[in-house]
Amino acid sequence: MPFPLASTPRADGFFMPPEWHPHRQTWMLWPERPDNWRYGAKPAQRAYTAVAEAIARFEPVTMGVSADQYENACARLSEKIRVVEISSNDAWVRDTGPTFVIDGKGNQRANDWEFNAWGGLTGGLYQPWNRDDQVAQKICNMERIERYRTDGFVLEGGAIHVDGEGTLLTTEECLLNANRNPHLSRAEIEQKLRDHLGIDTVLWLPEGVYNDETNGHIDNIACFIEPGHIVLAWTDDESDPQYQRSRTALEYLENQRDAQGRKLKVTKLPMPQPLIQTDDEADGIDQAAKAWPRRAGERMAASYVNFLIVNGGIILPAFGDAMDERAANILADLCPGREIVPVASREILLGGGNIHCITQQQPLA
Ligand code: KQY
Repeated sequence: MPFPLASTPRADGFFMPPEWHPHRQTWMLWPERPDNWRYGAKPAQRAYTAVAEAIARFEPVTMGVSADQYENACARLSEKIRVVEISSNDAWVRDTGPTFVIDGKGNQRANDWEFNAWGGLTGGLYQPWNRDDQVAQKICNMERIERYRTDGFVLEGGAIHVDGEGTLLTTEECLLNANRNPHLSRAEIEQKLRDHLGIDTVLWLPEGVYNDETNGHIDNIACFIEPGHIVLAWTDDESDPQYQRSRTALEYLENQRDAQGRKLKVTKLPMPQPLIQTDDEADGIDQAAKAWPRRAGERMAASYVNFLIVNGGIILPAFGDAMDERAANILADLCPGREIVPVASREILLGGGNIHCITQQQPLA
């Protein structure tokens, strides 16, 4: 494949479509590192398998797997899932994979963001991360898609959401964090987002979900459900540290307009009760000096907003919590044409993310 393109998507007429744009397929990566996934990643592999099979009811799925895990993944996944060999450091293709862009004329390219494991040597979650940083390139090569590489600009796909009509949603906590792009100002970061995603307006929520180890990714606290309409993770419990985060986000959004000049509609999506990592869960994880420690008693960043929109459906995190059903009903009301498919995702949450974080949609051009 040729070297990365030297221009930008915007200059070439490309933009990031919204998640509800029809998909060609969804990409995933197979979990295996025992210092992030308990008990040799077997429970996580079962959870990833359930997510893959749920998505495969609606659209093709490709699973990237290391050479060591190739046979195991093939044996656990049904024949509907395409399994390809991709080595990586962990299994978060939302952040390490390409962000695809289209031109509306049948062409597709991708952004290959520089990746630093959510903070590099200043709060990053593991090292090394060199294989993760190659995932986007490998996927693009496999698909014969030209890419724009952003050396010198760190970004993860979970840090952005777009509405496809010129507006992008992100958080200050992540994108302005000194462990991502300390050499760039807010205005310079906005320009990068305009150039690479074809958007015009950036909406900056101050913070993400409490205790989110990604430094507050947007994909855990808020997303577009349609142009002009945002779903926001919410709690009514004023004693919960999440309350002020969600309240501040709501007040911010109520005072913004999107790129089309619209006032924004915000739907509150309740959060589950605080979910705490148990002794047994923490005990199953290998201790390693170069990976983020996981401790019993820590609250996890559980949110229903971390769902994936697929062709005709929504794959929704389920936690075995009283709010599971309410969250599913709210989304069913918002999206009458989509089947809501809850998938038990506590094992994914234990690794630090959820269904949106472990998937990457590839749009139809
Ligand atoms: O939220 C995401 N997009 C990824 C979470 C990564 C956690 C790594 N342990």
